[in-house]
Amino acid sequence: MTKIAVISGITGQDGAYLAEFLLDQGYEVHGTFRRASSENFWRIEELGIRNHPRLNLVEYDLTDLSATIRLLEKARPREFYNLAAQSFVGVSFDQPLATAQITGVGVLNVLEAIRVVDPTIRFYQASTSEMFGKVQAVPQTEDTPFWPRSPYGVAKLFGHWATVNYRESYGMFASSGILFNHESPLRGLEFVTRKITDAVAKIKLGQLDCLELGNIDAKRDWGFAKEYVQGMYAMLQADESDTFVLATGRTETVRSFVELAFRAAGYEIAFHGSDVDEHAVDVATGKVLMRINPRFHRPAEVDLLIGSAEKARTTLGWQPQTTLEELCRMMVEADLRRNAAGRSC
Ligand code: NDP
Ligand code: GDR
Repeated sequence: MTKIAVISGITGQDGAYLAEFLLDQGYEVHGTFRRASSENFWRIEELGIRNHPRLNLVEYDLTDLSATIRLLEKARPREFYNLAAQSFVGVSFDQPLATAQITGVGVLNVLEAIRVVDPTIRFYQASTSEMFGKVQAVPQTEDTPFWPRSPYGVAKLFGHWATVNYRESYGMFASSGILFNHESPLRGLEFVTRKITDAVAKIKLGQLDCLELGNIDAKRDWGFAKEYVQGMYAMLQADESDTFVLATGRTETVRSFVELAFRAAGYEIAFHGSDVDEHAVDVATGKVLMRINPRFHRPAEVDLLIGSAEKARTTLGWQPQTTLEELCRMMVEADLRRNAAGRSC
């Protein structure tokens, strides 16, 4: 029998990669998108799956419980991957209530709908290392205490505990994946890695003078999104539902990622100054290629993320393969191709 999965948020980075992976596994996939004034299917188009015969695109909003119930009654899935969220930390400071409704209460909508319609549906919640926030331990594991530092982190913590609570209260198969940052050529342009690789490509092509960033001292554990969606799948194939960290175990500053990205485009850069005066120059020409703009600083910051995915490795057999250098090069090359063709998405 064909297995059926629902993916909420198929228009996002992870939704697109997960849909591609599940279709390859023979699944029938119901992928949800939000109605908008213009279409946002560029990722599934780039992966060549938009018109796949086993892919059904469903208009849906996570904040609507009745819509969630109808979605489940119609699709009758075995697995539900809840990837939909207001996922940008910076925006969550400006839109805390919308973020709480979508990213927090939205999770409860899905859990309640599953409980009512079919409690045997296996549920995956896209939890995040942002829940760790202020550093309590290094590296961070499934047992590290949480201390979120943004409305987004707070909302995700609600979703995480709701997932654990439905697992414990109703015996539902509800797993929470605490995923550290994962990037790809399909990453949204507002996130720092893609903002950097897109700007580096534009600078290389003479379309932009200088990249502007906020806090480049922040340290992140960056992996490759295409590998992380396979970890989500593995969590729903396990014998029991649980909580798992997915991470690479390596952390680098945003500054280092800037250096890697410029190097991938053939530049050697040097950093000068400090704090808001810090800037990076092209060693060959002395031209300023990156400077700080305080506009991109956040009211509270997560300084250091580094995860241990030891439990996922031993229980699920999951481990990351792609190095940060390979990932960064892949992203810069994709952005060079796109910008040279006049389309940056
Ligand atoms: P994206 O921002 O790329 O995608 C988010 C998706 O959610 C989009 O499809 C978006 O639709 C959809 N969405 C937003 N609001 C609603 C709503 N009200 N109803 C239905 N759908 C909605 O995120 P990623 O793919 O990067 O991440 C996937 C999930 O994993 C998110 O929940 C994120 O918070 C979480 N996560 C991501 C990590 C990462 O490093 N990428 C790390 C840890 C967790 P639209 O296109 O219309 O905006
Ligand atoms: P993050 O990702 O907040 O970790 O959340 P983001 O790429 O936005 O920021 C990473 C770090 O870079 C610093 N930074 C900047 N960030 C952005 N976006 N733009 C800038 O100009 C800039 N300059 C410096 C940030 O301050 C931060 O420290 C991502 C999202 O995908 C979440 O949904 C997910 O849960 C977490 O990763 C894990």
